[in-house]
Amino acid sequence: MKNFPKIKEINITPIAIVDPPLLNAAGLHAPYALRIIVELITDDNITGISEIPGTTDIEIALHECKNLIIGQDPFQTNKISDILIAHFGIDKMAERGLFPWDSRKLVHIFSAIEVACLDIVGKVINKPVVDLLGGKRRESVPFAAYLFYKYEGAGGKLAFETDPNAVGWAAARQKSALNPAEIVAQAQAMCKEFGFKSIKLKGGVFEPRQEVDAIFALREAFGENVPLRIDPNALWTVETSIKYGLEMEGIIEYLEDPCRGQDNMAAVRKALKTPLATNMCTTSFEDIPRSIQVGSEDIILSDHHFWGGLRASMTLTGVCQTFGRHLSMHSNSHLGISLAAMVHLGAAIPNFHYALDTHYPWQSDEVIKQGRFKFEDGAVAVPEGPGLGVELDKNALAKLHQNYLDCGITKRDDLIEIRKVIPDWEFKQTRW
Ligand code: GKR
Ligand code: MG
Repeated sequence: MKNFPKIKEINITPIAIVDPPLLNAAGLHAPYALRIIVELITDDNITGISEIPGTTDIEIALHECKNLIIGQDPFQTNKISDILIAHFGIDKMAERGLFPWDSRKLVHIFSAIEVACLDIVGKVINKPVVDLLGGKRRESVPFAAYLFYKYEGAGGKLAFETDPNAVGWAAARQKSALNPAEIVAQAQAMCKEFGFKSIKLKGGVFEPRQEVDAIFALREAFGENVPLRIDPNALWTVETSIKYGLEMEGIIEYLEDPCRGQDNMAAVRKALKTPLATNMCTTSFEDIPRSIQVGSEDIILSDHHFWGGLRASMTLTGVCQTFGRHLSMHSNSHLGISLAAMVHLGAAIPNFHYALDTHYPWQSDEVIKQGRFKFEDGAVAVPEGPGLGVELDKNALAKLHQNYLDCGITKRDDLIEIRKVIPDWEFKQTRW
């Protein structure tokens, strides 16, 4: 009988990638976003890779996993999951936090280990990861243009400055977007470069009137065939959500997290015909019973980094189908390993109705040998080749790790960044 590989080594490399000064409900993006790249190496020298959001806490926890994972068979991800749960315990819902992103530990760690294991399994059996999720339902995966209010600047060393030699989207990416006209210009530049066919505006930055006006300006500029969405990251009250939700009825394809919590979302949902989407109120399997009981959303924006990997995300598709929810995808600043995993998952999910989110156009770094992914008409083709179909570029990894060491950032904190610009800025759970 063939001997299956065993994990013999784990490399955990925190990296910092250039990120422009994007505004959101929690403040402002720092000049660098943190990611962690995980490499699992088997005793027959097959390497599986993955990428997750980075914080020192998660990096420490990943190091803690080393002894638990070394010697395990990468085909046995159920066993690995049981081992990690026994060690870390299931994350409590409260550990997710109040911000638009997710602060739970176990889901991130398991996602990192599982995706790298699936990359190995794919390489061993010479099949792409999508085949390990049941196979392709589409050849390429559509994404949406993800617009942000932003200050002028490119992030990284340039932070709030611009590179006068930049051209094309790289030049447009640096411009400020602080009013509806600048948001339209950003959308036009992004759609021209990537061919996106739907548009999402990150809201929760300015008072709702200004942001809703930006949606109407986008509608005017792009016409009725380009679906629009807005995501105030739960900063609106129920009343504000209903008022502006009614105003945008028929204009937006969905309203994302207008207000906080499943009960408030359910109240808004009852008052509107427009579907509601969430990556903030229904964010784990523990949230599903209440979601169904109160009817808090129509679309769950999954994220394999936050739902505990690719197979857990496939389980979520079944839950969504059973309870009449749609499934689409959320994102955070990321590079190509995460994008590859999102594309494999996006190719496998049933009932694909909504182009997925991605921050990818806002990043300029890359950590894979193939270089930056290409978008054709707003979509990314499922990578060919076994596993994830992308290989780690060790030189790029070393450079981005040096960025991490130099930048001094140890966790995402958008509050620190916004206070460099507006010293008395306060985070509010509900603002308008
Ligand atoms: O990148 O600023 C951001 C977003 O606000 C992000 O952190 C959110 O998690 O994209 C996200 C969302 O849809 O809520
Ligand atoms: Mg969101």
